[in-house]
Amino acid sequence: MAITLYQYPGGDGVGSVSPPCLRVDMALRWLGVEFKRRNLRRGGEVRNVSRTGRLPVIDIDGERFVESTRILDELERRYNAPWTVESERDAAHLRIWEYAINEYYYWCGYYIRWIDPAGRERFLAALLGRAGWFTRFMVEKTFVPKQVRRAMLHGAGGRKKEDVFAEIERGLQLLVTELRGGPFLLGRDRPSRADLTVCSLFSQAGYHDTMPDVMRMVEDTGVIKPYMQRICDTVGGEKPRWLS
Ligand SMILES: N[C@@H](CCC(=O)N[C@@H](CS)C(=O)NCC(=O)O)C(=O)O
Repeated sequence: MAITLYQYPGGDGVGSVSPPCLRVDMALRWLGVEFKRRNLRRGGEVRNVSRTGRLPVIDIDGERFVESTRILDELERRYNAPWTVESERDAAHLRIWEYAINEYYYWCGYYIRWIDPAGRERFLAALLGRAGWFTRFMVEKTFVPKQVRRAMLHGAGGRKKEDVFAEIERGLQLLVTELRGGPFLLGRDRPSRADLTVCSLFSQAGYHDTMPDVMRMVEDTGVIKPYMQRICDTVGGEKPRWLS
């Protein structure tokens, strides 16, 4: 079986700067299947492989799947996935966590990267590194306004910074509650898709230290960082420098 994951590139031990790309990458690593990563950067390249213009996309023997949730469902259908949950009730509970992280807290991170001026400056500096003036110009003139528009359309863009941080704090406290009694969510003894999703999102805070406030909040909980380290150790492969 030939598998290719089309994703946005990462750095600093964070496999991708896109949380949904990273969670698919983590799932593939944990499955232990052979796969290739194709890092895409330009909109044109992305549109060539993705009908939604978004990543991740996975190609399995010429068949393409878009949307990380759909991709994980497909991997689960084809393989004996190590993250499956026996109890239907726990599976439902964890699926809701998966949605909450991927569809709600994702936008809190998006806000910090694209709407908060300090966050955006840090992210662009990390992303562009030593890129030439033309790349910078294009990113600032086209890519940034597109991300801001997307955040505004979603509704996340117009929020107040303190409200976004209060939501992240509340989310972290909910996770702490769910970790009572065991090493992973719901006190389970091995990660689920929801754990991978949490780890792929919060790993972004350590991407070249672009979200120092979030890193501090995670560290202050005392339990989330070791929890993320446990997930990375289970999945194997590259680990964010921040968690090493
Ligand atoms: N809900 C989707 C989100 C996909 C998504 O929004 N991907 C972003 C990167 S994190 C993207 O491709 N953005 C490109 C753009 O908006 O132009 C999933 O889970 O796959």
